[in-house]
Amino acid sequence: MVIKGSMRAALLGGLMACATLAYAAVRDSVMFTNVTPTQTSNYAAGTIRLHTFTSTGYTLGRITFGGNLQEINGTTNDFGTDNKVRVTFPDGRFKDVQLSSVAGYTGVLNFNGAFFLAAGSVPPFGGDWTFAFINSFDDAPTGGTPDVRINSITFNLTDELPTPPSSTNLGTIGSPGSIGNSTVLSAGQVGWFQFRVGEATTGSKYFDIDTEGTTGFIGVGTPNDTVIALFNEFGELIALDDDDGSDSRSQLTFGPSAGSRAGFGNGLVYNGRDGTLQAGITYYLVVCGFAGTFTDGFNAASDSQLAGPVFLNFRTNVIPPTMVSGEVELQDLATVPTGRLVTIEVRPAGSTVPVATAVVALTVSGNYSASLGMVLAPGSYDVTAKGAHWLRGKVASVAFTSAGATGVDFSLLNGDCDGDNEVAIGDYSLLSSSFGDCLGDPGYDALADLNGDDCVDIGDFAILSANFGLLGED
Ligand SMILES: [Ca+2]
Ligand SMILES: [Ca+2]
Ligand SMILES: [Ca+2]
Ligand SMILES: [Ca+2]
Repeated sequence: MVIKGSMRAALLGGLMACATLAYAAVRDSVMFTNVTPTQTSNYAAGTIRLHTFTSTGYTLGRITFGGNLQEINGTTNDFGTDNKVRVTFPDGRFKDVQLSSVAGYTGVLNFNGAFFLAAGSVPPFGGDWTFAFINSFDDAPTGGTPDVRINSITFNLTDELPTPPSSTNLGTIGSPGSIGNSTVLSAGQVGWFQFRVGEATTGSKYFDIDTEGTTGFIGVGTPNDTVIALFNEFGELIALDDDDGSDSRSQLTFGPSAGSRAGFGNGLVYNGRDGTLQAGITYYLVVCGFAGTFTDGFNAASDSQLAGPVFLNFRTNVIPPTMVSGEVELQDLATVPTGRLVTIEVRPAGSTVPVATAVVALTVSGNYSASLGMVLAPGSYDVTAKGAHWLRGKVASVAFTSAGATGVDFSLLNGDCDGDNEVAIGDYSLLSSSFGDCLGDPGYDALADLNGDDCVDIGDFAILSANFGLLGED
């Protein structure tokens, strides 16, 4: 089917409206009544309601809403789709939500839906949420007066985080140029991939995905008629495309400030129109034959009768996140360091304020490899490492390229039971109160088991004594 870019948004809206969603427990909610949205398309000028959610003890998942609104001031031309709210989380993240996918209606309109915002957050959320209500088109016959009043609207915070599908993990995609992958699909099959991007597609950075090169995906229907859709790690459908590529092939393009790149054949130009991708988020891409249906919650299905190989291409100028690696010796540890956690900080040379922090698990031989989750500006940095009861070590003035630095090795002094980065009386107290206890005993404290032999005894005391009075690096 041929639906080029302009139809894409309408298709997305229609499919999302068909979503059938299962919700987990409602953990908190708020109801607003008698809200008259401002006649504007500018959320900043919207009608504001504030609310602080107070329930705790859960992880924020899907947010559902429902209510009804009513035409006022003699309006008989309002569209449900005019009614929107910008919901802003206390840290500034926001989501623009259309209350209804219904077009024209008369009188009262019931609406409901769901979205994700700041999913994965754990309350308290740190302040007010802001709800900015607008009606984006001022309908006749009463232009200049509000078209509608929201009689009531309730937002429910649920703990529903959908389970990601099993998928081929492409890792962090960040090599300049084009990376191809192929998958063989049978009729009606959907193929899932997961990936991260090395950098956000802001500024000059772009990230394009397409199915160009697919030639043998055939059967009943238009040959090579692929559909692709992209979800974020919270199961939110963020983009989909059917035919923006050449012929019936598909194309998604991210990075709206990066200019444009030529399309293939009669496919659209790549211009970033699908939005912005973020670093540090796992994305899930699904590919299938036309027609595909996709809804929030990682739901994807295809009724296609096409089968064969589908090519997926990732074309980007983002680069991978900066990595730092090396070896950490945990002094006086009597066992292998496998899985021991070490906090790595990267700081501008001479500073104690990290620009990036990573917690890494050591390998059996004490090696670590930390992704900084961002692309660091090349230069000279101090790198520090701190283990649970080991003092912080520092390697000063490490030369970083944007790819990172290797061979950044540490040997960390043992004895800091209380983690305050010095071996002192507080550590002695902890060790004393656990003395004689072994793993499984109520009094056993792993932070006092300095040599890791599962008992707190004279061996640990000897380590503490030998290092007593020492300080870690700032
Ligand atoms: Ca209106
Ligand atoms: Ca297609
Ligand atoms: Ca200490
Ligand atoms: Ca011990």
